[in-house]
Amino acid sequence: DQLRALAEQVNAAATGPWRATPLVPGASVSGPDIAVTNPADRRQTVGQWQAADGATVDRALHNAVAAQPAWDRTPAASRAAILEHAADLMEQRMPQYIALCTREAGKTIPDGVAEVREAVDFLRYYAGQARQQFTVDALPGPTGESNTLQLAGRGVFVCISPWNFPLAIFSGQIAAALAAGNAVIAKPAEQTNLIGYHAIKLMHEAGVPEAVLQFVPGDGATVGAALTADPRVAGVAFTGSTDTARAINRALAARDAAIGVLIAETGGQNALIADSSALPEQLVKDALASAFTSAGQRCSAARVLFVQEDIADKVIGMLAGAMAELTVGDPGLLSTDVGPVIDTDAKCLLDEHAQRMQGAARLIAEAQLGPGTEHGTFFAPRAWELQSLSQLTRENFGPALHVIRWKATELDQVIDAINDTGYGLTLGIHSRIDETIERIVARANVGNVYVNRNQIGAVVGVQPFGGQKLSGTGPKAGGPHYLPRFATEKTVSINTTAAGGNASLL
Ligand code: UN1
Repeated sequence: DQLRALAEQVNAAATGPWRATPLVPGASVSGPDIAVTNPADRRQTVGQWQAADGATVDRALHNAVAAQPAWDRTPAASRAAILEHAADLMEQRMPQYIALCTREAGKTIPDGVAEVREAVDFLRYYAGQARQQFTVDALPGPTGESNTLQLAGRGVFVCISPWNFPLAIFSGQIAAALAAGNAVIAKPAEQTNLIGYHAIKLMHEAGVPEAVLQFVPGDGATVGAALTADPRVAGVAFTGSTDTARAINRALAARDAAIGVLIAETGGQNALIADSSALPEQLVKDALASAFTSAGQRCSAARVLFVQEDIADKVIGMLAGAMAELTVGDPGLLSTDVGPVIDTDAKCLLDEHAQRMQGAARLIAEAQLGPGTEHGTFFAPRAWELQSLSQLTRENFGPALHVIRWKATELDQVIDAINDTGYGLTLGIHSRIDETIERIVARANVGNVYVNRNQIGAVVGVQPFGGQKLSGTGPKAGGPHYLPRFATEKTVSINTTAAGGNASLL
């Protein structure tokens, strides 16, 4: 009932068309309007946005460099209070932000709720971390000397965020960079500029100075590339594809400037390993949630279910039954389980994958598209049975699950095959045998392991999230090591006696 009331508020708040323009003090923007259409019905225009041109990018960098020192000198507790104020405002305006998420990003209402909550959590978490970590405590040392370790902002941070968490990851990256004392230039994925714009406006309203947090929308090839190549940028926080992370890393390294830091969260080829002691109902429920929530458009989503042969037929049968019950359709309706994929390109890639699977794999199930989906970019959730993991040559970002059977003697080979994908993000385990769980946890090179539960929806501060190898640089978002990566460290040693020398060596 609460959700129903919220859904009504969300629909009432869908007051578009929305509009997004660069937010760069002193820049005059005159680009053409680019239309945003609703993923669930491409005939509906949700709003318009304008890209930043070269002069706007340059102006943003100039503003950021000028504004950063004063922001950095603002006490961390004051910066934290502003972020907490932003969290309060976002929480109060939840229906508006959910409305934006359903209309621009095709998110279901429960996903929209989770999205806003996570954004709020990130704002509060990094504010709290800044209060704790940006204090100047004396380090242990000899008498006659005072030693402190001081954290400060690195300078100008560029935050490049993905369309699949257009408010949560966007706000999280920005909150961390700001909390640490950096000026921020935010460039969201092109698909979700309206959400990004409205999040930035809210942070300005909460008290972040306009030159300290600027909004510079555009495509990766021009605006993203211009930002990451510029020597005025101290670091980049990026969530998106592994290839783009590599390109950003190369751009940062190629500059004739201080070595820039890259904090990247990238892709995955995430597996779920179930042995014959798994509880089939629980397993199928969690596999379904892990593979198809958010239309499978999470880097944490399960892509491959390795099921031990003894229970495989039963599990596959139950999975097919459960998939037949999925409601695929309008994300604005509470009855919908799976909404559209983000755009035509995403749908084409999934259609291509389905074609490749034809003949190469056995189709286990294909969910039905509901009524009213013909004008949207929908992909019917599908599951195939494969012979081996090597049949998957790339991350398939959508509602596509693959099932592989394994024999009792093959556990180590299964884990090695998962490691050999090169990715290392999430791993699910369903087993009632402690030794098996421990053996998998020890051998798997992944960032987040989930046992006997679904493997999505990491909670800020509770389940720090992020991967290894091709899946990202770390440190983990929503964890205690994230914020310091946005900061420089300065050790200050003061002789408090009248004699010269080095008290530490006495
Ligand atoms: C992503 O999909 O880009 O745990 C990463 C989760 C989310 C995943 C975010 N935090 O499902």
